[in-house]
Amino acid sequence: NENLPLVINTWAFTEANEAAWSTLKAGGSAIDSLVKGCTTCEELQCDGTVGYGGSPDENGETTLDAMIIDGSNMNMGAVAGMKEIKSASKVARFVLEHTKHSMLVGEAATNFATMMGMQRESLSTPKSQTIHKEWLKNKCQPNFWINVVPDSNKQCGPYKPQSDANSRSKQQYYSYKVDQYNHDTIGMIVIDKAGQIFAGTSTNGATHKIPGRVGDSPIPGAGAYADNAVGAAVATGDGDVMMRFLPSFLAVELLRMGATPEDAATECMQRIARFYPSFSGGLVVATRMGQFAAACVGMDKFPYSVAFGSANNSSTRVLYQT
Ligand code: SD4
Repeated sequence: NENLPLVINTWAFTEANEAAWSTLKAGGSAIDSLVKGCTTCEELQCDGTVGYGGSPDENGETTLDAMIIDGSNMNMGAVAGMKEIKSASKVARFVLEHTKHSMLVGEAATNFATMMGMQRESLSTPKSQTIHKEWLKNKCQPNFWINVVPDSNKQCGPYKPQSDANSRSKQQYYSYKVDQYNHDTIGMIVIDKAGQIFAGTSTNGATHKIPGRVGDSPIPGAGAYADNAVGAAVATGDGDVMMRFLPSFLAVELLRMGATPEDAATECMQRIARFYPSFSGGLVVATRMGQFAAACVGMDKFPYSVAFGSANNSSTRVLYQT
């Protein structure tokens, strides 16, 4: 098949794509390639929204979500809200390969990671501390994520629901926009030339989130899904909304029923937009034969990175889905 192998990922994260692609070309396995790609983004802090030092939560802490799915057997590994470990993808791989569990969360995921030999270190950086400090200045204004009423002493919290009169409309609540500078995720699909598929994600989630918030990225069928018999999909966008629709699962099932990757990707995004007209997000879909497409809503254009084919000179390109 001349479309295989294939490495495709969300956004113009070309270094991640190139790292995954060269791993495959050097004879690495599909999972080595996927983990190399996602780890590269974690180390480069792609757009500030993958890896350490981005998206501080309300307490100023960065936490990480990541997942890996093996399309040959539906085995998976994920971490969610993991603290103080820089490489979430590697820990997701440990969960996949060394446990019978599917997902570990929070502090306990950190402890597991240290048992596996990973180093425990702060994920804060001067940049993430500045983002948090700026936000704290306005903390008593309603947080986008919460219907919080500041009390008269300008003390924030404990949270209580706003009165109806005060409450922002659903429309306002969901009008938060995702773009290249806010709230992105690497979602990557790797298919080797034998048709082995791995899909995965890595993110630091949403800025100023309530501590404990987990997005779509580590949720199977939401952030990513893969089945060697059909294909795979990976998502990026407002994960609080996206995880309600399992768009990656739906895209793979639509492929199974005969949809093209274009139609599958479009239907999954449209379905969310029908409920949440101002939702913004994107989906990348690939068939097991290496045909691929993307769809997006709520953004002008959605860049994604791809390298495919058996030719020696094949290399990473960025395509733009409108
Ligand atoms: C999340 N889906 O945690 C992630 C963030 C993202 O593009 O993908 N932004 O909600």
